[in-house]
Amino acid sequence: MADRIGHPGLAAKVMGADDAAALIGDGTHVGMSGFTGAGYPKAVPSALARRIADAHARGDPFAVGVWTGASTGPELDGALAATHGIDLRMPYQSDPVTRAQINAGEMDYVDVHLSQVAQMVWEGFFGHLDVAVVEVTAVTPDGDLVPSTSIGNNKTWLDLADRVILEVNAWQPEALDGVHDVYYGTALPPHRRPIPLVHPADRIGAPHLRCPADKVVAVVQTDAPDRHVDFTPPGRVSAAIAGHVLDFLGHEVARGRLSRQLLPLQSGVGNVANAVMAGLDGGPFGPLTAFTEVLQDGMLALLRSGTLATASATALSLGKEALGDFRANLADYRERLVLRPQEMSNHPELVRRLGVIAMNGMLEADIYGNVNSTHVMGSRIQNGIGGSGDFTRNSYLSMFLSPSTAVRGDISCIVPMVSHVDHTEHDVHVLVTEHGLADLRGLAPRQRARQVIEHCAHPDYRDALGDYLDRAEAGATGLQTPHLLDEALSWHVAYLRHGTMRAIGS
Ligand code: 0RQ
Repeated sequence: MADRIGHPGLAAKVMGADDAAALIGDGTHVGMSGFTGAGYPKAVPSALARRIADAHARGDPFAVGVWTGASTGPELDGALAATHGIDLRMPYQSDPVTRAQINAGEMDYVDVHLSQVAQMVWEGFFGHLDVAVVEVTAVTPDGDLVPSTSIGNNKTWLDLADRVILEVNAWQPEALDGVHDVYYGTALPPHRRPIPLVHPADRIGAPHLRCPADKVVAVVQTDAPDRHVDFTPPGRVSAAIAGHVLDFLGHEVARGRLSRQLLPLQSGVGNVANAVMAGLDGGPFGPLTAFTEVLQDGMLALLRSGTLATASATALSLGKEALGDFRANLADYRERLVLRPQEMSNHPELVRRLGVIAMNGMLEADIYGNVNSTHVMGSRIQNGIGGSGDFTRNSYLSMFLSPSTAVRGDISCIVPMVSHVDHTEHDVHVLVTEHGLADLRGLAPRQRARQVIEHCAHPDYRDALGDYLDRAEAGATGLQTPHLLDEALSWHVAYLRHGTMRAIGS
C-alpha cells in the first residue's frame, strides 16, 4: 500500500479517517469525488457523519454542503443524510435517505446539468469551495494523482478547494493508470478555445490530476469496493423497448441517415438501457463507439465482444459480475476506454460535433413530446436531471425510453401535459415504450400527439388520451398545441383521488 503514495511529502500526511474528518467544520462546502457509485470516498464521509452526529448529540449545529460528480454510495450520501448533516446537495443524487429529506423540505437540492457544474462553481454560484475529498488510485512520485473509477468534477474540486483530503484506495486496480484523460484547456468565456476532440477515443489531456502538495492536508488509506448495482436480466418490457430501438436504428440505416457504425452512443443508466446494449450485441451494427457519461454492464459486454470499438465516459457503473470481469481483463479494456472529467464527457460542443445518439430514461412524456425525468407528480424529486439534458439538447438523435405505465399499471407514463418539464418538445426526437416508437422529427404538435398516443401509450390509456386530444382540438383556445388546461392539469390529480399516490408512498 505504501508504494501507492510515491510522493514522500504526501506519504508523511497519512492519517486515520476520523483525524481527517476533524479538519472539516460546521458550515463547510465539501467537494467530494464520486459518480454513479464509482470512485467516491469510502472512509472520510462516514467519519464526518459520526462527527456530525456527535455534535448534534451535544446540541451543537453541524451541517455541510455536499457537492459531487453525481450519485455516490451509502457510505457518503446515505451516511451523511442519516445524520441530517447536509444542508445543500448538488448536482445529482439517487440515495433514498437523501431523496426523502429533500422531499421533506429538510435539505436543499440544486439539480444541475452535469456539464455545467464546473463552470457554475468557478463562477461562485454555490459559494466558496473549502475542502475537496477525493478518492484516487495512487499518488505518483511527482505528487500527481491517478484517478480511480470516476473523474466527475475532481479536477474542479482540486483546482478550487482551499484544502484537499485524499483517499488512496488499494481496492482500485493500479492498472487504471493510463485510462484517464484530464483536459486542462478549459476556461471561462471569453477565453474559451475549441476543444480539440473529434473522435470518442481521442486523448487531449493528461493521464493524471494535478494538485499542489501543500494543499493536501490529509491522506487516508482505504481498501474498500465501489458500490455496485446488479442489473436484472432484461424482462419482457425492457426487451420489447430494446426491440423497437433496434428496428428503428435499422430503419435509419436503410434510409441512409446512419451508417452501420451508427454514431457515438450515449446511454442512461438502468435496466432498459442495458437491454438496448444487450440487443446491439451480435446485431447488424458495428463497429460502434460510445460517447457517454456512464459505462455500465451492457456497454462493457459490447466492448468485450468487440461490437463496441471504443468508449468515452466519466465513470463506471458496473454490477458485481461485470466489475469482476472488468478487473480481471483491465489490460484489454484499458486500450479502448477513456475516462474524462464530466465537463468533457457531457460537453455540449463535443456532443453536437460527434453527433451523439442519446438514449435516456424518463418518468413521463406528454403527447406533444415534453419529458419529465425528475419529478414524480410534479413535485417530488426522484433523482435529478443528471446528464440527460446535456445529451438530449445537443445530440444528433435524442430518444427517451420508458415502460408505458408505472406503479403496476396504475399510472400512464404518457400524459396530456407533463407535471414537470425537463426536456422540451424541441429537444425530444423519439419516444419509445414497450408498445412502440414515435419518431417526432419533422412533425407538427398535433401530428406528434397522434403518433405518441397510437405508438407509445398503453392500450388501457389510449382511448382517454385520444378523447382528450379530440376534445382539445374541438375546444382549445389555440390549435398549435391544443390543451384543455383544467383537464390537462387534473390528469395527475385523478391518481390522487384513486389513492395511487398513497400506494407509491409520499
Ligand atoms: O418508483 O422507486 O418507488 O419503485 O419512479 O422508476 O421505472 O425504476 O425507472 O430506474 O428506469 O429510472 C427517469 C428516474 C427512470 C431515471 C428515471 C416511479 C417508479 C419507481 C423509478 P420506486 P423506474 P428507472 C445518465 C442520464 C434522469 C437522469 C438521467 C433518471 C421510480 O432514468 O433518474 O437520465 N433519469 N441521467 O414506480 C409516478 C410516473 C413514474 C413513476 C416511474 N410516470 N409517475 N411514478 N415512476 N414513472 C445517468 C446520470 O446522469 C448519472
